[in-house]
Amino acid sequence: MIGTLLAACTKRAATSPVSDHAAAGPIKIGFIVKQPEVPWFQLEWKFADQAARELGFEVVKIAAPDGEKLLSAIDNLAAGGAQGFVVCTPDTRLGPSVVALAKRRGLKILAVDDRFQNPDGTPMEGVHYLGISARKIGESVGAALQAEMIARKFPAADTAVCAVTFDELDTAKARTDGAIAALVATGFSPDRIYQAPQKTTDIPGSFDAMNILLTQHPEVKHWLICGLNDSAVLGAVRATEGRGFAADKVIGIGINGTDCIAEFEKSKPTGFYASSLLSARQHGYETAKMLFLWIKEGKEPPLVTNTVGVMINRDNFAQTLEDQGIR
Ligand code: FCA
Repeated sequence: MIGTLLAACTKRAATSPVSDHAAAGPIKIGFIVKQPEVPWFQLEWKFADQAARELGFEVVKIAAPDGEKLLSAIDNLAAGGAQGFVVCTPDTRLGPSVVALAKRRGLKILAVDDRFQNPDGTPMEGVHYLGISARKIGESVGAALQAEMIARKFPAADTAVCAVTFDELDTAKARTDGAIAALVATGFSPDRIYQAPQKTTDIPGSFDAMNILLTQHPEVKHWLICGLNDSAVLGAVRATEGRGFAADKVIGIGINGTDCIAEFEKSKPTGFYASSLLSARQHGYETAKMLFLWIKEGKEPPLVTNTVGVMINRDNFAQTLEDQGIR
């Protein structure tokens, strides 16, 4: 009997370094995000907190806007007795360093939103990841831009597309590539589809990118705008406003649906027309829960989970946000 118990303990210790922490107290996980000031990430945190409350574990919310902060956050989590972390990394190229450090410190990783990259640029397929169906969501943005352009009867000859791009990030490139492909497939002339690379993925970054394009193309009278997320489109819309474009001459469609709520609430419509609302709940609650069950019960999450989006605009956003527990 004692022999069996001892054998079981030895086996546990050998195969599961986290069991020591688990025995010491409640399960603790980190939830690290790259842009804590953006509502999308605040909502991920909010839903992770909800999972922690409902399932009985602890979540430590950490902002890591750069690599240095990310690596020290991981060290601090380990020192504080955490057993794993969910992370949206500030730079996907940090993937190999993050994996090596987490392994050394005995922490499990679940990457959310932005997938880790190998040094050759390919995705780190061995790292568990929950992201969005980026290409499909991008395509739905492109199709919706085309449909709204037709509804508003924009003349094809003076209408152009601005795709605010950030090709360094896979999920961003897949989104804008998808939008462009859908526009071309529905008959938009590729000659009038322009890419405006943003240097930083925030509103000032896309504002600057769009301003350059507007200077280069004074002949364009109507703009369709897409990008990686709401901020990319918001910055570009602000740039068109700065150049005197009226709201009805611009159709911007974002992605996230969480970072454009104030825009939809403005008394008058702006050029920011719609957004593909992603599931902040799945990205926050489900990731935290998956990691918790992995630590607690050894239940490994799927290697890849992709979530979908639903289109929202001024007419339906309030109800949809309420349905999703965001408002
Ligand atoms: C990336 C973007 C975020 C959000 C998330 C799902 O991390 O930067 O805005 O779209 O993917």
